[in-house]
Amino acid sequence: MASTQQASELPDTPTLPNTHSGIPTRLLDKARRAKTLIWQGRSVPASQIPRTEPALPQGVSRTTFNTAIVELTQQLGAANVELNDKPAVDNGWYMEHPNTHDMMHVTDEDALVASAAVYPSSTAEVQLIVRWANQYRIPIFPISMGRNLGYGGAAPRVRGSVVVDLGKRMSNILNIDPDDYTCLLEPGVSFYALYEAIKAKGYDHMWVDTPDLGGGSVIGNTLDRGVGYTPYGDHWATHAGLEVVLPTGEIIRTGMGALPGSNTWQAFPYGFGPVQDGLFSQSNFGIVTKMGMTLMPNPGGHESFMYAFERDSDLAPLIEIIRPLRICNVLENVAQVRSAVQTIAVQGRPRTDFFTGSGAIPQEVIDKEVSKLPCGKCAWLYYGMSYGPAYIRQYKLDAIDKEFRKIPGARKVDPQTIPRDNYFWSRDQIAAGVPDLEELLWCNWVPNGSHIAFSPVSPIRGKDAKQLMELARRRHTEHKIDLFPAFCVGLREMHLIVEIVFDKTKPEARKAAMDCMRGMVDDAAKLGYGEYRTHLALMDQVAGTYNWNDNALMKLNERLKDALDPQGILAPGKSGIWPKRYRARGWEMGVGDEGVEGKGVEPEAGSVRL
Ligand code: EUG
Repeated sequence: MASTQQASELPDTPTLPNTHSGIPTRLLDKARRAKTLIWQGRSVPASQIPRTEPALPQGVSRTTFNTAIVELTQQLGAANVELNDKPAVDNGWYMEHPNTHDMMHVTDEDALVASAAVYPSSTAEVQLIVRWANQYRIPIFPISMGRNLGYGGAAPRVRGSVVVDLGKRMSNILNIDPDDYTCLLEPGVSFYALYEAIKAKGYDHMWVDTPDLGGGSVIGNTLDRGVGYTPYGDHWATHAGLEVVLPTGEIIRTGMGALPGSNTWQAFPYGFGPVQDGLFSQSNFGIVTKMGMTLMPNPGGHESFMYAFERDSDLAPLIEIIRPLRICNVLENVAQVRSAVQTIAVQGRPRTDFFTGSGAIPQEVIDKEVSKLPCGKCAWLYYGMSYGPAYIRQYKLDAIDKEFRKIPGARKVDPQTIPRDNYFWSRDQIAAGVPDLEELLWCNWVPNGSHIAFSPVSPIRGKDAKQLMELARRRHTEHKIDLFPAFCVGLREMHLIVEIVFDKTKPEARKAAMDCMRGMVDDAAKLGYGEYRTHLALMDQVAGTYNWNDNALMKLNERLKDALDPQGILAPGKSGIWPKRYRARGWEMGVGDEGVEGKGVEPEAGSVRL
C-alpha cells in the first residue's frame, strides 16, 4: 500500500447537521468501514493534478476571466468564489468528494474540470451568477451536491466551466407538511438529511423514497430521473412543483406555484397550461432552486424477501414471471434482480481475494464464493419487499412464492438465517425508506476502484433480458471486464444497470471501460434499447441514438436552447445539447474521440450587455 495516509489514521467523515453533505451519525460506523476499505485499496495517492492556474474555458482570455472573477467575488464575498488553482491532493470518496471534477473520472483526470466553484446562498444570488455568466460569456455548470457518481460526479461537460455548487449554502428544508405528505426542498438537501429531519420531527407516518445511496441531493437525483426502492420508485413522477432560474436570469415557478399565494404547489403538480417541468430535467435550460416532493405514507408494516435462482438461464423465465406481478402491484417496489458476482463484490473485498489471474473472473470461482454466502450457490438473486400489515403481506407473499417456485430450484432465503452485516439488510433498509451507505463497496473490486454505469431501458420480457445480457457479456469479454449487472424493475419497463468497475489511475483500464461502454450503447441502440441516463462523456453518443425522424427531437432541443440561452452559458453539452456558439466545432464526443474539447466557440467572450 503506497497511500500517503494510513487507513488506520483516517479522519472521521463529516456528519449531519454540521455539514449539509454529511453522514447521519447512525451510519458513522459504516462510513468508517467504507472509507478504510477505499484507502486500503489505493495503490497511489488518489489525485495527481499539479495545478497552479485554473483551467480556462475556450474563448475566455485569462484577463477577462480574472476581471470577471474579481467582480463576482465582490458581489458574493471571497469565501464564496473559489478558484480551482491548487494542486489536487486527494480525490476523497463518496462522502468527501471534490466539487471541481469527477472523482471517478473515466477520461483523463484533468479533462473535465472546473475553473472555479461558486456558492450562492439564495435564488437571487443564482440570478446574479447567471447574469454575470451572460455578461462575460463564461460557461457555468450547476450541481446540487455533485454526487452523480457513475454519470460524471460534479464535473462540468465543458472544461473550465464555473461550477455553481448550489447545495453548499442552499440546503434548507423549506417545509414538511405532515397532513399533505409533501415537502419543499433546496438543492443541498440529501436523502439522508430529509430522512433525519422527518424522524427528528417525529413524523413516523411519512416515508422518503430512497435510492441505493442516500448521500445524493433529492433535487439532483430527481432531475436526473433517479430511482428509489419503495413503492413510489420514480422520483420524477412523484415531484410536485419547481422554482427555476432561467439562463437569462428570470425566475419561474411551475405548476400551481405560478399562482401567487397558491396553497397547492406541492399537492397538484400540473397547474394550468403546458407542463414545463420536463424542460428542466436532464437538461441545460434552467437551474432548479426549489422543488416539491411527495412523501409516502408509512404502510404499517414491511417485510423483505430474497429468492435465489440457480442457473444463468433462469433469468428469462423469472422476468416473464415478474412482469404481470409487478404491473398489478403484487410486487410492490422497484426490486433488483442482481447477479451472483455483484453479491460477492458488495462484501467490499478486492477481486484478488478470489482470483489473481487476468481476464474476467471464471464461473467456477463465482460459484465457489457465492456458495459460502447466505444465499447459497446461485446465478441470480431477487431482492424485494412486501408492504402493509402481516395479513395483507401474507396474501401477496404467497402469490409471489407460488409463481417464483415455478422455476426449478428456486429458493426463498429465510431472512432469519442472514447475518445482520449482510447486504440483504441494506436493501431491507432502503426499501423501507431508510437511506443507507453500502452500495459502493463493490468499487473495491479493483485498486483505486471507480465505476461508470450502462443503463438501458428494457421491456420486462425474458427475451430482452437475455438479449441485453448477451450484448453486455460480449463487450465485457472483448474488453476483459467483469460483468456486474442488476435489473431494476419499474412498472412497465426495467432499467438494466451494468456497472463497469475500473482502476481510474490506469489509462488502459479507463480506455477499456469507455470502449466497452461505447460498444454497448451502439449495440443496444441497434436492437431498440436506449439509456435512461448516462455519463457526461457519453451524452453525445446516447443523445445521437434518440434520432428518430432525422434527429427531430435534438432539433427541437436546440431551438429551445437557442431561445432560452442565447449566449450558451448554461451547462453547454449537457445531454448532448450544444448551444449555437459551440455547434459544428467538434465538441461532441463519440467513438474514437480522445479529447473532450472542440475547436473554440463563436463569438469569443467579451463584455456583453443583455
Ligand atoms: C444503480 C441504480 C441506478 C443507477 C445507477 C446505479 C444501482 C446499482 C436504477 O438506477 O442509475 C447497483
